[in-house]
Amino acid sequence: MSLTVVANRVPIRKTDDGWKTSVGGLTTALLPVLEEQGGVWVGMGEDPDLPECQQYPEDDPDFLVRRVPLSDEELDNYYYGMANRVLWPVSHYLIQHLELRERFIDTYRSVNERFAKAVLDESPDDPDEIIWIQDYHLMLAPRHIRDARPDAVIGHFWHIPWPAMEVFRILPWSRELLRGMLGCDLIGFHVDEYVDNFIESAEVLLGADVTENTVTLDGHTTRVEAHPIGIEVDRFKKMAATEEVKEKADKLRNRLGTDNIVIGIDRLDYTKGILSRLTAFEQFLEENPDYHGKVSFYQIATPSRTKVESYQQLKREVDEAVGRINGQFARDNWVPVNYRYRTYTQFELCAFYRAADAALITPLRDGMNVVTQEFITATQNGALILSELTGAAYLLPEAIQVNPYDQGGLADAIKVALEMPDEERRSRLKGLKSTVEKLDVHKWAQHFLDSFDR
Ligand code: ADQ
Repeated sequence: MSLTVVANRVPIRKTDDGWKTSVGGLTTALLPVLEEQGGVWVGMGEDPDLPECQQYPEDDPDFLVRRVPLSDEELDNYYYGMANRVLWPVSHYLIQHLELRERFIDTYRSVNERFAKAVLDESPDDPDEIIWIQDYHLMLAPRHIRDARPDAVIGHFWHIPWPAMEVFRILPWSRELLRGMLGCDLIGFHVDEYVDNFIESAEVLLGADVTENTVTLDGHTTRVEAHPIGIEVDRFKKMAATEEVKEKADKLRNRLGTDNIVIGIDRLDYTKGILSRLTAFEQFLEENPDYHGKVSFYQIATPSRTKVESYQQLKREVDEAVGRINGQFARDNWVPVNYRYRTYTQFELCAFYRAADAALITPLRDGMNVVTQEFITATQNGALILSELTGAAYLLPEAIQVNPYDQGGLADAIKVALEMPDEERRSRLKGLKSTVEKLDVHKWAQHFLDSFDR
């Protein structure tokens, strides 16, 4: 078998020492396969220094990186437009952020066609070749590849939720997008609920023949399955156990100086529920004066999609909420909300996970949410408060599950987490850790690729 990965981004970046692979769940999962079996990675490659074809590693190549160069205008319409202003909000049921523009879909069509062409140029026309497309940026590419190469083996993994059919059909291009996806042999989602939503969309909107796990349209059958993604469990475990991380965690606890630390770690994105989490913490402080001076909430938000207006607006609202809460409650040396708007290394994140008594992970919707898994792996005795509207919640019944739209419920959950008896914490964490171990990202990739043989 050899592999062609097709993703929005390429897995390498330029450093002073030449091209190096970037860190990230997907890269980590797929590079070992490419290194072992050889193949191609097709992606848009925003770095203008990246040649159209770059062998990697340069001195002794394992695989080829093929760039699909995009103009600024194409990037605006395909990525910031169709992907981030249309498909992202609709898939997360947050249609107040939806912006439907003809130029978004027009460019999305042409860019998807270009990705497909790059795949056809670079990947061998060979029955052992697997073409594996990633995520919502590339819904139309599978159909183009299928039309040109009827015997190709094509898979797609969708990293975000697939919404209920009645929500997906809001898109004027819903049928075209579905037909694009159905060029695949195998489509993966994190959990069965998204599988069911996809199959219902295909049945109702296209009149396709469906079974529990297949969709047949125009004589071609696509399997649709749940493949929940994981993290690199062993690496995270080792990292969290290093002296460096322990020292950093101790330093953080000393610096904050409170008995209890609650953390939130996300990309700054309106799907992650950061604002409602902050107002819930505010309510918790209002209702529990005993905790004043005794609990710190540490929210880290990494800048994301900063060109999109709704993200700029969210940043202002978060700044405002943090200021309001601290303005009202801070006293002496106690700052209730510590907020950092920046990216940290995984080592630093591990230190936050270790220092925390509880993690507040409350997306309004999330395909999986791997921060949950990172926290579970790194923490020794922390409690997990988890939104029931995440993919992770389906797999982790031992978490304290909350509805992120229920502010009072969230405030109560903070108290429950902080006051949970040690014995109960330990036993819940045992269950959580055992699930996360099984979800390892390397197993995820291997399992998806093995599924083509069935
Ligand atoms: P994301 O929406 O990006 O992923 P998530 O799964 O939470 O969401 O992953 C975020 C990653 O960014 C984590 O690895 C986390 O450590 C890192 N990160 C967050 N804040 C950071 C900070 N301040 N500094 C450094 N790193 C930070 C999409 C879907 C998810 C799905 C994944 C994988 O939206 O639902 O789980 O893909 O399929």
